Amino acid sequence: PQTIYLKDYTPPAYLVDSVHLTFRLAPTATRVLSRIAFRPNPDATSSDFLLHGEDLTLISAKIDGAPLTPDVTPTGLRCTVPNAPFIFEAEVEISPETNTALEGLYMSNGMYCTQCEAEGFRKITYYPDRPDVMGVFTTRIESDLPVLLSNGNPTDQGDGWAEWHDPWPKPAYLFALVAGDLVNHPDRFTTRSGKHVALNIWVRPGDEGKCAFGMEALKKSMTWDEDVYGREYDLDIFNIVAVDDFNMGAMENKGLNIFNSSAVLASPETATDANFERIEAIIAHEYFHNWTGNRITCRDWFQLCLKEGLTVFRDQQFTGDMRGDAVKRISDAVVLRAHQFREDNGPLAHPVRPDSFVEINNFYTVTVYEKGAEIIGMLKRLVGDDAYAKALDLYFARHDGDAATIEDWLKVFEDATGRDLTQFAKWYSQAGTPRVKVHEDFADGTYTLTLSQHTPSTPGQDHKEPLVIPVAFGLLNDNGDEILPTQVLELTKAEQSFTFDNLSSRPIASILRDFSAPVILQRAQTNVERAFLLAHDTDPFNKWDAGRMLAQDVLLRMVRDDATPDSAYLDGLAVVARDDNLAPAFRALVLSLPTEDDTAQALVDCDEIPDPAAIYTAHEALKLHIAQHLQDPLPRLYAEMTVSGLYSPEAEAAGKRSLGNALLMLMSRLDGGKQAAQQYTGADNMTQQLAALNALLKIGKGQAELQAFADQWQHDRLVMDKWFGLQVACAAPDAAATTAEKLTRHPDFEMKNPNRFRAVFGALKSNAAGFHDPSGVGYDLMADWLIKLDALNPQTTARMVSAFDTWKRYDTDRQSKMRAALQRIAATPNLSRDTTEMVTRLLG
Ligand code: B3K
Ligand code: ZN
Repeated sequence: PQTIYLKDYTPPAYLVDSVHLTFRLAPTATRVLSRIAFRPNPDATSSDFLLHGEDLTLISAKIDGAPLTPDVTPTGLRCTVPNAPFIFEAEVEISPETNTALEGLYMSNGMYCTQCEAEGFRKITYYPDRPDVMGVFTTRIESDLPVLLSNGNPTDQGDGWAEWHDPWPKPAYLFALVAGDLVNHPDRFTTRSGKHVALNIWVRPGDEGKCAFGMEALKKSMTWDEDVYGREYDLDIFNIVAVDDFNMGAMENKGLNIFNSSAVLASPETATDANFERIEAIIAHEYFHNWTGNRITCRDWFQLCLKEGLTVFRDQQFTGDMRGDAVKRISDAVVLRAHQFREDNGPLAHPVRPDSFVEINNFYTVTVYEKGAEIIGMLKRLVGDDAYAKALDLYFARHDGDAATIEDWLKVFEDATGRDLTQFAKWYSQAGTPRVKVHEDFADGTYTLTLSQHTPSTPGQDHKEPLVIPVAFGLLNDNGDEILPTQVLELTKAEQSFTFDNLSSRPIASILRDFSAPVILQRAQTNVERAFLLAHDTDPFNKWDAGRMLAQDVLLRMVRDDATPDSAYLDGLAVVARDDNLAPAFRALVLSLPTEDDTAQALVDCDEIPDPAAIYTAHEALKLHIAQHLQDPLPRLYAEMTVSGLYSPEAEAAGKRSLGNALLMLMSRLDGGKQAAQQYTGADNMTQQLAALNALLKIGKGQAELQAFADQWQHDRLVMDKWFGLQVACAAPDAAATTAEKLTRHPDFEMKNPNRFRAVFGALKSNAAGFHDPSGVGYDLMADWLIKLDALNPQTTARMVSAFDTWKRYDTDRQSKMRAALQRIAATPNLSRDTTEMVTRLLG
């Protein structure tokens, strides 16, 4: 397969003014008629006329009305064209029903839908399928299905057809079409300049009761984007459609967002608090793309972080505003450390703006998205809130309608602030997680903080340069009073010192407050000092992180020599758990432990070889210790977290449930699951029901509840995904793979449905001790199923093969088993380009 390089970018030879598409829908023989107005690009470096096209049967083609026989290859079409504006017409045939890759036009439960990002439009018709070619689309859909939707505004309709026109020029990846027997949940919104917008969430009949929350989230997002970024919606209608078979969370197609049903449908009985929060965030994210992604798009796919990093940053700000900044920041840091740091530390590490790719779908990663968002956050912290707002206004004013680059983005900050961002820009090109080492000195009333930075080498990038790292920093005295409020230190050199004088005694430093940079802080600190920060730090992130570092230290000692947990940690935890002045959601986060995978990585950072079984044992033992330590207050605290009245997914009630359920997990280790069984029976919402089942399964009980759950929810696909996943997630290490294998033989296991496949195999990946069971059965099962799935759905396979991305950190026995599994995948005949690229990088 061919590697594409950023440095090889050339402008398109031809530009598109308008596109007229007609779809005659039929399951295995859909006809797509296109009429495209092209003109030569004055900035072109070539005059080659090349249209992308894959899996298309060409019926006919014309230029300016004259039939022609183009040169057709498996990836596209070439012909000679006039050196002046011209009309290209084509008719092609495609087969949506047999499209199991879920890219291009496909069918899901009798409904037609599309997914074109990144390069799926070329599976619909011949077209210059690149984001810097933007055209005005008019779409006619012919079908007997009752609901026919496309981008833009509806212009006309009749019996068996409908027409849509999108006035905003857009790249083909934002094209969408939906046709189905759907019902809608309608609403409306008036923008602040008085424009009326019809809003709809379209779902399969039976799901209409699960749309209200998503609709509220949409309206909140629309208001928020007006208030915070000054961005208004720009069409008469905004449609969201829920689809069961979808590779990702959702897609921001202009005016017609298509959602994985798991990312939009919710009711108290069927969705957990975490689901509600995720839905709110994804609806916001896709809506925000209308400006950061659609009105301003990317010049090429290397610039993906331009729209994704910024839009993730915006949705994080939104969730912070809706639900509380501190808890949101901590949750985002947890995700970043668990997934992005893992990616950065392994064979799949790549820069936020990659230099090359084989299959761009493989780069929709936590690095591009979440680290991309961290870069925006650092930029905002460095220039300040006002300058950030000014730069964003300039970005929208200067680049509206453009296909832009990271250079364009940084330039608006330079122009708005006068700051030179040359060094800062390296965050986009340099892969790997920087380690920041802390050295502290105190003498004669002067405290000296010395920070040094080092980024380990990553594949293809041995040499690393110093980055601009904003380090939010404060000082406490030993009474716990803040003597230096948060200020931002700029670490720009390999090593740098900062001094603070006139201090009466040695201060306690709080470093990297609010997780001000995506780095690993290496700080030799006593557990007494950590416990002090857990008790006193005024920065909620660092207060939580002090507890987290204590937990990690305790776990490492337990793994290494079976140590009993430090009482500084257990006592500190007990104080936080009981502290009514702290929000329950925050207390729940302090009670949570690092994941077993986090502990494994922490051992690797100490040059030790992690043993997943020993890590599992230590985690289980620590949970029991915590439960015993909190034994007395547990029942009272649990009772205090009872939420009375009707279920509400809002942050406050959700926070109480979150702490209540964390306490329930602990209690069940002491009472044999008595309280959990009671909560299961009494639950009137999925959050409580699932948490109770989870607590029971974790202690090896709950078989009756598991069966009852299946009987109750067998008709609900999304709830059954939880049922499938939970069993694998809660299985003991030696039972995880067999549980997963057994579930693949369940009549409701459908490998073609990405949600169901991920429920089972995503859970197997996350059950670290189970996946890494020394027998190797976890590896073999994963490989067997990825090989099967690749023939149907390369995208989802390629994403899941990252389960193996930590293989080099383990012992030689596990390493050779994982390498063998990867080699077996690599040797599969006709392996997709997507998966081939991933296994090649993993083995590399
Ligand atoms: N932009 C889409 C992702 C498209 C996935 C392509 N394989 C969702 C999002 O980030 O909003
Ligand atoms: Zn996005």
